[in-house]
Amino acid sequence: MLDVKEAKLALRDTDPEIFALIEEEERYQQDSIRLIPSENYVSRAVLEASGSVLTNKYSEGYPGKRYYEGQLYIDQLETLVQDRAKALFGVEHANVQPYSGSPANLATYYALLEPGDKIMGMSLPHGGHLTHGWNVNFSARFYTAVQYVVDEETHLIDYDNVRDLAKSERPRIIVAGATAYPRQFDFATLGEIAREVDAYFLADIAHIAGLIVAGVHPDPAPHADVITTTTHKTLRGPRGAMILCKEEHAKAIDRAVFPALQGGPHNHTTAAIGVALKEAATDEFRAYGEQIVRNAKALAAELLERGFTLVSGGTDNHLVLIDLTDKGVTGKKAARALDRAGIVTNYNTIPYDPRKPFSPSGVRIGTPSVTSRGMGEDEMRRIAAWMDEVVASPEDEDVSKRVAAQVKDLCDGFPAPGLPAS
Ligand code: DSN
Repeated sequence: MLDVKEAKLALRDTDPEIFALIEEEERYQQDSIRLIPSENYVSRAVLEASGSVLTNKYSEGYPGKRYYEGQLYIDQLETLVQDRAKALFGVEHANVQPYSGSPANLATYYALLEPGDKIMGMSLPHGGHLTHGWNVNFSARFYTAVQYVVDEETHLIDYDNVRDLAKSERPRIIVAGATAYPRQFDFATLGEIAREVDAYFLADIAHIAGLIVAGVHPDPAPHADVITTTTHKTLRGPRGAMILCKEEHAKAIDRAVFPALQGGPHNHTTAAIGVALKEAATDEFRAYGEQIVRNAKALAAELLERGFTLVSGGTDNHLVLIDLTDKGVTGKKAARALDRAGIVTNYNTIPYDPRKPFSPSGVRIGTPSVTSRGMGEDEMRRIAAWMDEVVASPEDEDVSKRVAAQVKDLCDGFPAPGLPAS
């Protein structure tokens, strides 16, 4: 394997333009506070596996049954990664080939449903995901979609309403999972509701997989027929996905991933997922998961103290959804101003948002990346104070410059994992 320096020299000599852009991105990732809750910093080991010669190999099929020769090491690799996934999540079967979260969900529907069957998932503007039945997505075009929403007052899932909707709509599958829900899912109750209406239960744990492994979010494994997850969010692996399921669904899931929907697996990604799973089985990872939640709570508490309105009033996971309506600034304007100040967030709809998705009322933030850098509650309070200053004066360049300099100072003290400077 090329060492890091050697690999970078080759890139610089072959393609100086791409080399320069990657260098700039590295610097940006080191010098900014990254609060997008679906992002993280992977370890150097995960990066090395992602950038390995495994990218050279085709291996359509599964271990022991491939359509290409030369699988001596690939079969061992994929079996090892499957075993790690099964052990870590306590499931009977693991498919580690899906290219990302949306294909993993598509494969699950393909395996369990017929075209036109009914999917019941959480509405996108209420925190769900496109693939849970949102109207512009394949999940609503090729299937029939019904959506549950959060309560208008509390912004929490009302499980009685979910049960009533399930009983009246009789979906074939109920999906639990979110991209912007700052509270925990009650997987036990959702599994119970699914059984009451004879539906499958899919838990999409993309955002919270790392929290589940760390024991700071309830575990869906005893309740779900199928679990899907991306591997690059709180789980802190490469961009990829997995489908975890009971043995009774294993064949259908495997056939859906290949040959129904995908070709050859990305073996370099499989290897990097394996490394991340090994890292996730450690005490250090558990401590990181616990700190993610403590940091999110500290950030939320300080924002509340400073007069911000938070969807559901706070958080008990890794993310905080800020409703900026009272501040008289749109989510987009605030997110742009924060970016100029070195604090990277994303604008986001809030439940019952009167504004359009391209310029919504909210900003979504989260603590996985800053926690991976080793930041704690004190740093969260400083970050909240900077956010307050910037959002109060989103057009004031002096404020954003001053905050950006302070952000850089803080970042210098917390080298980002995986980057060459660390
Ligand atoms: N795009 C992801 C997120 O940012 O939450 C979800 O797929």
